[in-house]
Amino acid sequence: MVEALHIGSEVRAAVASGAPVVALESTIFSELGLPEPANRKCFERVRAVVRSSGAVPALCGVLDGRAIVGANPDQAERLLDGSVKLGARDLGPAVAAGLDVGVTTVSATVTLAAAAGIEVFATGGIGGVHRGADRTGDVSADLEALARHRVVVVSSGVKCFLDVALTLERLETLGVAVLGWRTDRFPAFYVRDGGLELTTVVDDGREVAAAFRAAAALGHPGGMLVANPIPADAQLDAGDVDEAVEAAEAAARRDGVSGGDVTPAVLTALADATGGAAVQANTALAESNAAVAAEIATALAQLPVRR
Ligand code: PSU
Ligand code: MN
Repeated sequence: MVEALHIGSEVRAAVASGAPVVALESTIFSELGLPEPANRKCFERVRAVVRSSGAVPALCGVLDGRAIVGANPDQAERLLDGSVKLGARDLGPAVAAGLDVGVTTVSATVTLAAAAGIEVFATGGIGGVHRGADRTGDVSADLEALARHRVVVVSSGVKCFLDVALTLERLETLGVAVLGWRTDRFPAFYVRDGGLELTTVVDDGREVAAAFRAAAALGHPGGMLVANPIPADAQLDAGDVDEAVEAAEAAARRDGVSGGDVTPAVLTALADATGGAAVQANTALAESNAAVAAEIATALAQLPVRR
């Protein structure tokens, strides 16, 4: 049998020497996350931001029946063309079945990052509790994965069409600390202020690294969420977003979309409804999160594990 987990040589060396590494998911950079060619552009920009901040980017996914952490350029090309979305629970079956190309969500990528010894992960927005979850039960596996793996996740809050208040409640229940990056307001993806307050504010990567190391020293088993608002000049109008989200969700319901297909369907409809503005905003926040993640990874590399 081929190895289940393949760590790219550059990433492997960086992890071994304690150099900063930032894990990246492949779902947002595939057409399930952003329309062509914006998806590729976004990936290139994010990768460049991580590198220019002195960290090694580690794009994750599944190729030819192996989980990949740290795709090389050819592998990245193939992943960006992927259209099979893999959550954490899908990894084992996908690898065993020899799946040719699978893109990993936050839950799957956090799982792989932890397996590879990577402590920091940057994305756009994590999944969470969907509106109407009391009826549908639709709660993203991303939340459980954050609780289970010791990884710092940097995002601009949660996907814009979730029930943000319920998602924050669930994160509290799961024991996942939510740190506001230079803000005490939980960001709402395309909008800086989601209307909910955060109790912990951090001002730089060293503060995050200190909190993360301290939690681990105290036996905390899971990760943390760093909430970084979209850059001010890139944010969208909250009213416009609400309107577009409602239309997109109504369309998804009408088309009978369910389960893992909901997110890609709503994202596509949103991109159309906002005339591409949502795509630009998504790219801007992904880049910003990558820079923050690289700063945190650098601080962690300089902060030895406490006992
Ligand atoms: N948020 C976005 N774009 C995305 C996703 C989230 O703005 O593409 C993806 C991420 O990969 C996230 C996943 O982990 O959607 C969550 O999907 P679900 O709700 O089906 O768990
Ligand atoms: Mn779901």
